[in-house]
Amino acid sequence: MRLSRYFLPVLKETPSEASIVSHRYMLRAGMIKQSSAGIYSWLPLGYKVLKKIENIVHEEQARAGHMAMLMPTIQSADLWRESGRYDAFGDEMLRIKDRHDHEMLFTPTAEELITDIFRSNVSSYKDLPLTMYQIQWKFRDERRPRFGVMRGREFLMKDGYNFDLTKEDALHAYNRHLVTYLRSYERMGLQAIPMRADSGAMGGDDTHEFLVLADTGESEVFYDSEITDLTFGDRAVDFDDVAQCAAVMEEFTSRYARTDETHDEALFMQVPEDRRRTARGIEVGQIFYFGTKYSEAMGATVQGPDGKVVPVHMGSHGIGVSRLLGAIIEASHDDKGIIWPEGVTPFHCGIVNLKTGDAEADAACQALYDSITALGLEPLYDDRKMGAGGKFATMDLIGLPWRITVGPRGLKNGVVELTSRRTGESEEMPPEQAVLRIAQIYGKAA
Ligand code: P5A
Repeated sequence: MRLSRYFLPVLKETPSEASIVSHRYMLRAGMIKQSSAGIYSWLPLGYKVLKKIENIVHEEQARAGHMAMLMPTIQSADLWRESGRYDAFGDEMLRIKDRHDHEMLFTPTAEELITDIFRSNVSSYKDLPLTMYQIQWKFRDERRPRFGVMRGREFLMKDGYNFDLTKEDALHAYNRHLVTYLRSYERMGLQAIPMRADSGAMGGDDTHEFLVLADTGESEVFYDSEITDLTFGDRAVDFDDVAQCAAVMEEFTSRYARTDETHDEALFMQVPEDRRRTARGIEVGQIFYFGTKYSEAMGATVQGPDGKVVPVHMGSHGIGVSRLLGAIIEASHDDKGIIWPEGVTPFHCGIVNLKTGDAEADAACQALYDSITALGLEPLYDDRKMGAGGKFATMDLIGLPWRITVGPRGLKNGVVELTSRRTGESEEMPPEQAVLRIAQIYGKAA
C-alpha cells in the first residue's frame, strides 16, 4: 500500500476526550472514529489490526476443533424470557421493537440463541461433545462507556459455547478453552494471566478471567509474581487428551491470582511476601462453566448411553476482540506512538522514501516494495512528497515494527537502513539484505 493513497487521517493534536494512551493513539493514528458514545467506526488501519486479531482467534479455535458460525445481532425477547435474563440484564440490554410490535434486542451475548439452536437439532449424546463459536458484534448499554474501544457499548466479541454430556466433559472443554486462549494472547504479543473471578450475569461457579497487567486497567488484581514467569510458548497440545489439558490448566491456575471480586486476603497472605503483587489489569477474556443453568431452563437435553434423557452441561467462553486493540497498545507503546507486536501489526514494515521524486530513490523503494510483496507480506510505502521528519513521526505513531529508510546518500553506498521500532536500533545494509531480514522476521522463505 502506498501511503499517498491510503486513508490515514492522522491527528497532530492530542484529542481532549482521550484519557488513556491507547485511546489517544488509536484516535491520533486514524484507526477509529467515535460515532456516538462507546460506538466507533473502524477506519482502514484500525480495521486491519482488528482482522489480524480475529484471524489469530480463528486459527487457534480451529486447532482445538471448535467450529466457527454466525448468529444474528438482533434477537427475539421471547428466547431471553425462557432463561429469565430478559429482565435480569436490566438497563444494559438495548431493547428494540419491530413494526409488528415484537420485542427484540441487540445481543449482549448469545447463550440463549445457541441453546435454542442446540435443542432444535441435537437429541443424542452421540452428537457430543460440541463446541461452536462466533466473532460477532455485541451491544451492552454500559453506564460509563470509556477509554475508547476498551469499554465500548458496541464491541466485537468472540463467544464460544460448549455442549457436553457430563460435568467432566464440560470441564475438559473449559480446560481446552484455557489452552487456546493462552496461545492466542501470546501470539498477539500479550501476557494474559488467568485469574479466578466472579461469574456475574453468565452464572455458574467456575470462571476465570484473563488479565493483561496495565496501570490503566479497570480491575484490581492480586497475584503471586511467579505466574508472570510462565509462558505457553510453542507447545504441541493434543486437545483430545484430557489429562494434558488439565495439566496446563493446573500449571497456569494453581498459584494465587484473583480479581478483587474473589480476592481472599487470608489466602493471599500465604504467598511469600516478596512474591505478593497488587496491580491493575485489563480483562481481555473470560471462560465459564455453568453446568445445566441454560439447558434446564430451555429444555436442551440429550438421551445418554443409558437411555435416560438429561440436560446437557454447558460453558461459554469470551474474548474481547475489539478491546484487545486497546490492551495491546497499553502494553506496547512509547512516547512517540504505538509499537505493534509482529503478530498483529497492520503492515509488516514501512518503507520511507527520503526523497520522493528522485529517480534512483523511487526505483529502489519500488524494488523493495515488490520484493517484500512477493514474499506474501504487506509493506506500507511512504511515497508522499514531504520532509523526512514528518514521515518518521507518522511511522513511529502508527507503530509498524520495522522500517526501511531509503535515501540518495545511502544508495550511493549501496545501502538502505533497517530500523526496529521497539529498540530504535538502525543498521545499514544492501536492499536485498533488508528484504532477507524482513523475510526471516516473519518466517517467510526469501
Ligand atoms: C462468554 C462468551 C460473556 O459474555 N458469554 C459469551 C460470556 N463473557 S463476558 O466476560 O461478559 O464478555 C467477554 C469479553 O468481552 C469483553 N467485553 C467488552 N469489550 C469491550 N467493551 C465492553 N463493554 C465489553 N464487555 C465485555 C471482555 O474482554 C470480556 O472478557
